[in-house]
Amino acid sequence: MSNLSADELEVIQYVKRFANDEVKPLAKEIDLKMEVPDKLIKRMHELGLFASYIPKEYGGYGMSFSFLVNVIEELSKACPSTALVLDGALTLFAEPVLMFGSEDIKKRYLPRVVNGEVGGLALTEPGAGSDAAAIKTMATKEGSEYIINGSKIFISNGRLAKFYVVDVVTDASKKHKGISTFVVDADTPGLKISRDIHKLGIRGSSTVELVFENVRVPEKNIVGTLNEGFKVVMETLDAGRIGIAAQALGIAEGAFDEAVKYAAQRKQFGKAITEFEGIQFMIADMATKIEAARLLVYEAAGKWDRHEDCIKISSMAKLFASDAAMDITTESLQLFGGYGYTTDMDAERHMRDAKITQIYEGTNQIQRVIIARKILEEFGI
Ligand code: COS
Repeated sequence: MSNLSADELEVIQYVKRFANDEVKPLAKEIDLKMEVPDKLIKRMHELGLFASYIPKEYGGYGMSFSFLVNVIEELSKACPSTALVLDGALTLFAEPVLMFGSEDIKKRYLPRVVNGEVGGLALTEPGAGSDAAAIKTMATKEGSEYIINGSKIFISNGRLAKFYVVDVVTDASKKHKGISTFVVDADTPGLKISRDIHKLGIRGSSTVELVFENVRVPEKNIVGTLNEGFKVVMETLDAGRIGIAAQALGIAEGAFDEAVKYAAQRKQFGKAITEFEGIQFMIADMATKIEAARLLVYEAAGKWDRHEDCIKISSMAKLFASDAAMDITTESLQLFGGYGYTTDMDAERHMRDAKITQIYEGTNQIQRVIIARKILEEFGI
């Protein structure tokens, strides 16, 4: 919490209350119905959460990235699908526009984010997951427009998004130096959702496949410079991974909290199971991992706020927090015993929700590659 200003700390208390009183009671239904209700998205807008991270000159509150990370953590304790709506809109859509967009793009799109309109990032393709530079979706120039053809898969916020940041090939001869990033409105003719993708966890989050058929986008919608879009998306993911690390942290904390409370009232052999050393060791290990994950996540967010190089720390935070979330949700379910394995309890949902954090925004294998490359670079190797 140390990165937050006094005002931000105060607002976080409201966010905690909102998450606990209004989001958490809906989490089970959100999972079952596979949808975050509009009313929750509207409430996040009313509370100013979409506006929080947008600078004042575009109508927002100009709060810090650390604040946003705390918000994602608090919402994820209650419902990570709900958290992802905000996380996607701010770290994956607004952040690249803020970092690289022209003044014109910022003025056209950021006030809409402040107004609660959701955005997303369309990078991944069936043949380009970990190897992001292998994308094939192509944009060809015609006058002052680009015509986009291709498809994108696993697009979070898919059905909710009013606009996406989209990565396309603009010069096929140059690999990652021939990729450009555009903002594309979701209602542009030729842009279609070809299917909804159903998932193991974060089932309330809309994940879709997008098809681009002769989608015309004005040249002025390029984010940054032509053929320099790979850098835009890589830096976006540096921020995005801190957001996912915060989501993982929140999932772990939510699961842990419920499991400890349950264990304290669960009696076997004539006493609460928390009196057994075996259970205490589990609790101690889980709490230690949560604390370590929290320190890494807050450190990464602080560095992002200070505009320091975040490549290594954001991958470390995402790697550690997501692995911790998977361990902690698994152990939390174990504390519930047979009851934990049933859908009567939330423990199984937490475990399902945790799994994606080890996969999206770069698998944890890719995070290890990124960390190792940076370490070797530091050694001059
Ligand atoms: N931040 C900023 N710039 C970065 C970067 C980062 N995290 N990672 C790479 N770059 C830059 C490099 O500096 C390099 O720039 P130059 O061309 O100016 O030298 C360029 O991008 C290419 O980098 P690199 O040679 O490392 O590219 P590779 O194709 O070998 O690998 C990885 C890039 C594996 C790191 C990348 O493809 C990746 O992150 N993959 C995972 C994709 C992902 O997270 N997908 C999830 C989508 S959202 S669910």
